[in-house]
Amino acid sequence: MKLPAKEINKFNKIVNRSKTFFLTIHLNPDADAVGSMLSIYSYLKKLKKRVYLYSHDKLPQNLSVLPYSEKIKNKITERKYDTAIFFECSTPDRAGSEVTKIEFKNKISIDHHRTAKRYADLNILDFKSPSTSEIIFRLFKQLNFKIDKNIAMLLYSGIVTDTGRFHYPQTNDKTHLIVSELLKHKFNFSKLNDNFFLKATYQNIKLLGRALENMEIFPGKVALMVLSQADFKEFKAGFEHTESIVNYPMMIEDIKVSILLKEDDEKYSVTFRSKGKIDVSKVASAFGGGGHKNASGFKISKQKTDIKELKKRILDEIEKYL
Ligand SMILES: [Mn+2]
Repeated sequence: MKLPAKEINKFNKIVNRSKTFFLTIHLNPDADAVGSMLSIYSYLKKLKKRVYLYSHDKLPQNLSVLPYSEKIKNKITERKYDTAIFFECSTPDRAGSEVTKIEFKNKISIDHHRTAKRYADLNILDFKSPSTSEIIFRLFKQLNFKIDKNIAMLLYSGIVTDTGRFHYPQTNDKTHLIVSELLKHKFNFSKLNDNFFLKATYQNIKLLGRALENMEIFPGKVALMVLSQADFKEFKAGFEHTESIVNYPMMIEDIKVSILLKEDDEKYSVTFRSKGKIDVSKVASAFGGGGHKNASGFKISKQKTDIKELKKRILDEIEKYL
């Protein structure tokens, strides 16, 4: 699907009149958000723009193979930019509350999550797209911008991870056509896939074991796993070591919803997966979070709730959709 000409024109207009850019992504960044941001970074650098790359959270280790990822900063230094581009941020504060204090003349939001609000001057939203990287690919096509090998790698990374290796139902014929074009750039896609799907840290494996061992199954086919602060301390691990743990209970045929509840000093962070019709983005929204129909999450301060109450509230909320 093409992006509306109106959006392309407006994108050009905003980019042309801007000298300084602030690019940012959602908390707990993934390959799609990072790949999208870094490919637009590369585009803007070719136009000789000044670009600051900001991520509130540190990137997961396996994303450090992405070209330009070393340029991403976790600190805010300046308070004024011509244009902000938000990648996969349903609201600006999804990039971290500090971002909302910066002054921007223009805001652009690019996203494929249905929870996205139209807060920007230009909202490039396509809820049917399996990834934001696909939206960026189409944007580049329509801008007549020829992508290079680095951009091909970045967009491929976003697509292959957000489609679950071309496995999730939103994947379509166009996804494969786009990937076929990207692969013409002859990067080592097999090595990238090893990096995304076959690599784990000691901490990741130990936390997976702990989560599965303590997994509870609730009526209505819901699996709940908890990783406490003590678990993270024991393995000298952090939230960045919990990648893909939430997916494991979904391998059990009867399980319709999987929940991973993680605890740190200040907050609980909750991730959902679901099968079929059960819309866990609605469950996450009820707690101020967001995401997709079958993959979502939210965070809540420990001052607002304790773990027992939170578990009950989550299970009650899910029950509405079973
Ligand atoms: Mn995405």
